[in-house]
Amino acid sequence: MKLAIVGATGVVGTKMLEMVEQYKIPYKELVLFSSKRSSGKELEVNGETYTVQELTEDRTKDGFDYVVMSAGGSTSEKFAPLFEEAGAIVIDNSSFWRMHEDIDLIVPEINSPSLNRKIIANPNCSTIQSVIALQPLYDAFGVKRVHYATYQSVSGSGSGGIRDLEEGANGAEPTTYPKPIYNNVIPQIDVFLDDGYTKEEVKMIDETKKILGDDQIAVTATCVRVPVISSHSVQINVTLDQEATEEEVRDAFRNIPHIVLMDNPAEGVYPTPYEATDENEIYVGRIRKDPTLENTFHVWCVGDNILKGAAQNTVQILKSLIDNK
Ligand code: 2RA
Repeated sequence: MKLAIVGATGVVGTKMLEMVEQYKIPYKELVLFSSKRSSGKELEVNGETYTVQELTEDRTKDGFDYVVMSAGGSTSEKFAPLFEEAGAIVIDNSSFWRMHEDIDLIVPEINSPSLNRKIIANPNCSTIQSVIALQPLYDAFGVKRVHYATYQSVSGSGSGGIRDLEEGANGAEPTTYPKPIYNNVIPQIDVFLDDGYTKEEVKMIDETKKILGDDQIAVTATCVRVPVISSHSVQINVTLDQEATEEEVRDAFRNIPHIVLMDNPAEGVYPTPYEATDENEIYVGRIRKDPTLENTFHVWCVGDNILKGAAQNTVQILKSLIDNK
């Protein structure tokens, strides 16, 4: 099996290499691609050193079976169809293909690819952890309405976001964010659209419905950047179709291998980015009834945005394709 990783030098790309090792992806040949600027760097995978190569159009015809991309929307727009045309299956971490009608948007714990097209999209990081938390409730009680409020870490913006936070501590002007992120919170992730929502908020709204396969759910969101390096937190206010007690909602999260329930506030037990970072699971806690709306609950949800939110989910999709071949 011949595998390419595009965007191998980025924050997500380097984690993808770790995930390829962790998930024991059985490649025979591995090629690491980047932009011209980052090409020439050396990276190690499974004890072997690879020189990162510049991705050009003719390299898409090199006979790849699978291509994993995390190199931004415009690179995916241009190169994913070229790889597809040359016979590869492409798993793409950018936002470009996610809402295309004929493209599958996959969280392996929830849905599986139809392979109508050989491009498969990896959802937005804050969406992935949120739908993972919603799915047990959707299955047990049905979901009528969701309100997300996010607290998203700077690694969601790649190395530029991390630099803005770290160098902001020494007084440097931000270069990635519209305002300083050090000692601040910014209620803007991605650009503003005409209706006043940001693109990140619209991603969470649209992708939730697409992944759960239900466009009747009312979803709204406010997305906020916070001065945390890793792991996004999402406050989910969810209205269920059916009545449920707090304990029944808590029970819905038990015994699910990819979810960790940490919910005993009296003993100080609830998840934060501190617990979730570098972990493969999604953490939930602070489950309580919202007395202002019928059948409505608060669920606090934390997940490593670079792992399950990006690199891990992408490599899990790859693994499931290989296993089910
Ligand atoms: C973010 N979800 O956190 C976005 C992109 N990874 O900025």
